[in-house]
Amino acid sequence: MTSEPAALQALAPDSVWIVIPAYNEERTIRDVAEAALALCLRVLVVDDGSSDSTAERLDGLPLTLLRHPSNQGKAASLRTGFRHALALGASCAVTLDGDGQHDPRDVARLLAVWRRQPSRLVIGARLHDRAQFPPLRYFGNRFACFWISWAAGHPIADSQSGFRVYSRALMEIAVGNRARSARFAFESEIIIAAARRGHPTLAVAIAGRYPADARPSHYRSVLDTMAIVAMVASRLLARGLYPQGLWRSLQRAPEMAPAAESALDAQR
Ligand SMILES: Nc1nc2c(ncn2[C@@H]2O[C@H](COP(=O)(O)OP(=O)(O)O)[C@@H](O)[C@H]2O)c(=O)[nH]1
Ligand SMILES: [Mg+2]
Repeated sequence: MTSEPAALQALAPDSVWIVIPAYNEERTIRDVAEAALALCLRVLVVDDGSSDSTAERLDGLPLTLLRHPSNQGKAASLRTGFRHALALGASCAVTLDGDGQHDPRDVARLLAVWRRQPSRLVIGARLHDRAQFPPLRYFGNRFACFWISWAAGHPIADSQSGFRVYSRALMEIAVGNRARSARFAFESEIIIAAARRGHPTLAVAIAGRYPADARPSHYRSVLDTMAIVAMVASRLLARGLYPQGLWRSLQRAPEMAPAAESALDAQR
């Protein structure tokens, strides 16, 4: 077995997994997986019933590939990845998208922050830089942030980012019955479920990439946004509209980890 790449060994001597959900990502998945493998020995791709050559594109790479026989959505894929990582004793899982919108080199920055505050759900946040977003996605994300922050009871910098660090406790919440949403609503629901159990979010500023030739998003603007709104509404109703949550979420700006928290920043 090769030794842990030096960069992560310093930051993460124990069992970190990188989990990449992928649905029809034949154009990008190999580059993303190779970049992840350069950082971490334990890389897991969940191919969610892709109808293209996503799985074949990973041939020969020393990673774990799990496959769903049919498309089950991002939520199911994350749960599959977490179950596997938990069973193998993972201390945490870093999730990142398979379409190349997240830069795997930022993994070390997120982990450095998480190591200092391991009870937090660390999120790579992109909303600080409005220019990098297509306008509709930016306002949709801000809209979602307002409601999810209310239900979570603290302000959230980027509720829709899939670039996150999940501790074991958070993975257990994710695979249990505390977060039941399907598809994209799941990552919003897990923020709320985690906050209720003492794991608020902590954001790390990252660059997002929106290349002009990117494939269309799998996010269905109307249906997936409605699913998120319905999930948040049911959470708020169940808590009597949770006015303290609204108050707290409006009191301050979202908490961002200082850039200097990354031990690797100086080397990049
Ligand atoms: N496993 C799985 N992953 C999905 C599915 N839909 C999207 N994804 C993955 O989730 C990530 C984000 O999806 P994307 O369509 O890029 O959404 P956006 O970045 O929010 O526009 C990518 O890595 C996708 O491959 C799905 O049905 N199943
Ligand atoms: Mg994307």
